[in-house]
Amino acid sequence: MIPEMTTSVQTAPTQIWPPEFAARYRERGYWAGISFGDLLRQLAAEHGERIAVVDGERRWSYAELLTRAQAAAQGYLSLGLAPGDRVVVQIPNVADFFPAVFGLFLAGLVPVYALPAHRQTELTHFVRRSGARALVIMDRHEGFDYRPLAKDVQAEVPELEHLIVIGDAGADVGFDGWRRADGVELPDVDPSSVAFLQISGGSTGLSKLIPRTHDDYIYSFRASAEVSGITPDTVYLTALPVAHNFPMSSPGVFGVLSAGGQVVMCPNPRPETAFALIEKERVTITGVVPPMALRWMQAAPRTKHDLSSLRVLQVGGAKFIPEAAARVRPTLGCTLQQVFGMAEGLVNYTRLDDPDETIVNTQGRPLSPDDEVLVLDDDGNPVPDGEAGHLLTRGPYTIRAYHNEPAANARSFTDDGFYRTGDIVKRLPGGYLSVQGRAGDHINRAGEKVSAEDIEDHLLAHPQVHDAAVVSIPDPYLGERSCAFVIAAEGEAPGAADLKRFVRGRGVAVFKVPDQIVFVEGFATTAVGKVSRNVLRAELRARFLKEGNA
Ligand code: AMP
Ligand code: DBH
Repeated sequence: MIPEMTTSVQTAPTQIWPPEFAARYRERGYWAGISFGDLLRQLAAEHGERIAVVDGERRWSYAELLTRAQAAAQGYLSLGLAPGDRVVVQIPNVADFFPAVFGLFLAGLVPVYALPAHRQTELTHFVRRSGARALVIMDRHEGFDYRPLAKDVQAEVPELEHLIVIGDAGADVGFDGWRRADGVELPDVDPSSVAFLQISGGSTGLSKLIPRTHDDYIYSFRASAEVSGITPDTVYLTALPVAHNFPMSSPGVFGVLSAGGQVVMCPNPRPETAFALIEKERVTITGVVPPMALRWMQAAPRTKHDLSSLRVLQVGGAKFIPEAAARVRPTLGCTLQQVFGMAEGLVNYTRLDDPDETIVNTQGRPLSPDDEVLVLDDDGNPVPDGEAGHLLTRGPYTIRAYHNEPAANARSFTDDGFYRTGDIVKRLPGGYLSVQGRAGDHINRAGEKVSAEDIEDHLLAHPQVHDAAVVSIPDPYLGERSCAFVIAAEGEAPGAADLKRFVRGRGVAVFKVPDQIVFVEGFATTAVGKVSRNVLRAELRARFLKEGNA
């Protein structure tokens, strides 16, 4: 298993549905034929001086957002970036995220969304795979300085021409200088073109890039806004990292802005931070992952903050167990909305007026009447409702292909265009889904997806590691945690702490460092290389749980 060896791939991303599907999605009004730039212009015209984004003391109106985004668009183009070029953005939960990305949209540039937790390995991969020419970062946030990281990425990929920095830019390009429009003409942007590249959680190896079009994505968050009851009176707290697909689009910040609501940036997900903002801004809805919901429910009874404005708590990204789900209304005094989605497209919601029974026990039903869902057995035959099977889907906002991934595309999509989600679900009456688990090998660590293979590759790079297999282990708080079974090479064995430090030192997101390391003499199956790693991982997981280590 050799880590990423590809050189820059310079082809522009595309996303194409067969013409008969595209025609149907347009006819039914899903694809409205407007671009992100058009949408922001419309919103500024309609909502003008109403507040769009709040970040600490900063309160920007819709009109101000447009002005700032237009200035940014011209700033990008004046650097020599051209429509269609890709630009990686790694921006935490700050208001500047919006002018930064809407500026890219207005300029016809294509953002590639990195998360604040990503480090050199991931960023380098995104830059190379997308052929990005620029990287937009925040100078520092929550105690981390992103500038040296960006420099290291640039040193590794010289094709990355520009570093654009929000805040103190030093010798690099300063984003804050772009406040005023300066007459550079902005291009017409085709709504059926790719608007941005979202990243997959990465079930095998490194994250794949997901090309989403203006048409499909705008449909998904506008329809989501309807399902979540978003109105101009909505105040949404962005408690998860804004670049993640859930807080971005389900309905997330874009869905809330598209309905004229207000978005409040929350710098970190700690209960004390979030609760203070809920009280101060009279927040009505927010979205969290299950471990955050648990922490918030634990903290709520003792808080001095008034949470009475909160109407809806959305929980998604990983399975929320029914026992916890049942406690949301009694502890937080609001309606729970379960959200089961994926950056590739399909999103399922419990409806706000569903009976408690459905809200507590299911992960919702598809957003669109034209979401097609199949639940199949291992041989590809449909299973009866109520039985577990593989979830496949296609529809008006689910991709047909990843960017530049011929092998993954062959695996992940059927000949007739269904996406194999890798999730095991049961379909219940009314089309509601109950998520049972994953078919493949990734660890869903508090909603952060970690590929077993990716961590194994990092462990194998250690000279004293002979072989390694990484599995998910149930965890009462995280849902799942990662456990690496390691066979040490002959000679002096490394310690668990050494190995963790080693993986972290390879410049990966902290959530990828194994939570637990267990040294073993060997794997039960001898010819490891010849056996499917899935089988090996399943054996190790079973052995670990049987020995009562969990
Ligand atoms: P990603 O590839 O990072 O977009 O992650 C999408 C995956 O997260 C889905 O395919 C599921 O495995 C998982 N997921 C998202 N929401 C839920 C949920 N509410 N319950 C269980 N799993 C979820
Ligand atoms: O986990 C996810 O990727 C996710 C969860 C809820 C998602 O992409 C979404 C909603 O849109």
